[in-house]
Amino acid sequence: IRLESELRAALDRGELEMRLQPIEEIAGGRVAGYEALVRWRHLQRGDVAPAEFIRLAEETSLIVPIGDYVLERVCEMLAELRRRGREPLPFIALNLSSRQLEDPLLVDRILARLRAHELPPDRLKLEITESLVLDHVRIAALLARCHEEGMHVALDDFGTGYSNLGALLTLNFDQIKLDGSFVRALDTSRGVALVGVVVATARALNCDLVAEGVETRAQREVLQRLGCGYAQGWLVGKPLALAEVLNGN
Ligand code: G
Ligand code: G
Ligand code: MN
Ligand code: NA
Repeated sequence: IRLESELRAALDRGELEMRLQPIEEIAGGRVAGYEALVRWRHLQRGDVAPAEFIRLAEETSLIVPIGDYVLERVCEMLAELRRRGREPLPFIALNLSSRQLEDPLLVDRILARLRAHELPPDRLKLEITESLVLDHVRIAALLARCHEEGMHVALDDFGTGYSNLGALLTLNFDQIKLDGSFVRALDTSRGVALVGVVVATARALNCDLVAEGVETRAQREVLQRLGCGYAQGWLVGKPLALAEVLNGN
């Protein structure tokens, strides 16, 4: 309860901050886009990780204003990158919560914010974590609507949930984000074999593949050799404030 009221106050006071973690196109070595990650800079507790407070926010209804806040901030950051002349304009990927997925007006809300900032819809990517892909009919409708409007959708944390291949069987995601646990296993032959299978799967389905949690050059080299298109992780870059991104970090 205490944390909940503190979170509400933090939202009101603007203490929720956004970080952008770069996503690199491995072959070209350039940053193609960023994943937006929310941070709570708590005055006493220090930075509170979203894994902690997003769950709390989901249990209350705080996730609704937090989701709106994140969406608006992401649009503002895209507009600022464009204003500063970043060419080609990188995409920003936004994590969606289960509450947002239940909102039948979600896509309309997103489009309204994009329009308000005169942003092309294809610069915003939506990330849906695998464990939220339970209702395939609902997600299929969301994907169809997003594609109609030119937005891309990524399947996040691939390999960790319980829908896995089933989700790919019926749902045409534009991007698969391979969970970091597979990247950490790349120093074993089992890991290499499994990531190779995911690379082939993504290619067959015409999906972009992003490896998450890439921390070493050795991991990136194996990923490149296997044909994985994109990498995200500390090797590529930590989550940065917009000002750091604009200053070329
Ligand atoms: O930044 P990181 O370590 O700690 O993120 C942990 C989890 O929090 C990730 O699974 C990520 O998807 C989630 N997360 C980060 N930012 C957001 C956000 O803006 N909205 C939602 N719903 N989840 C987020
Ligand atoms: O669940 P999701 O993939 O949306 O969350 C990404 C999370 O992974 C964030 O919490 C982010 O801080 C964390 N992260 C980003 N890069 C790395 C990395 O190279 N190694 C590890 N261990 N975690 C990372
Ligand atoms: Mn994510
Ligand atoms: Na992930």
